[in-house]
Amino acid sequence: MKTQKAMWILGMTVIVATGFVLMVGTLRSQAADPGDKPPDAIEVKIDNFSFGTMTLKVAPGTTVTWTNNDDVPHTVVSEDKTTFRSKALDTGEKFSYTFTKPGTYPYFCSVHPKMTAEVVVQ
Ligand SMILES: [Cu+2]
Repeated sequence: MKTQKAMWILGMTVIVATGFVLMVGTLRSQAADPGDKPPDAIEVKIDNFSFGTMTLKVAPGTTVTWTNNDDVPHTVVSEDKTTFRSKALDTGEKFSYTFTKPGTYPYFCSVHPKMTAEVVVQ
């Protein structure tokens, strides 16, 4: 019975192909899904004379990028004025700092010292 054999081969091919597609799909979704791992780059927007996130919690190794969306200059300066200190950021300008050590990092805008926020690295 040639037809039966052909059907059997076709059937096996479909099963093997389906298995392969499922396997590739699983690998793909694993690669695309970061799980519980936090992203290693985070943005904070400066709007309306305030920092977008008052208390930002990040994992060690995270790079935080501040973007000034106001039409007046702002700065991003750590409370101790040495850990990080941006120049005056004009509209649309960015400043980045990578937090490597766990701790609490309060910061402010040196142009408007009432603008404060903090980054908690843990
Ligand atoms: Cu400011």
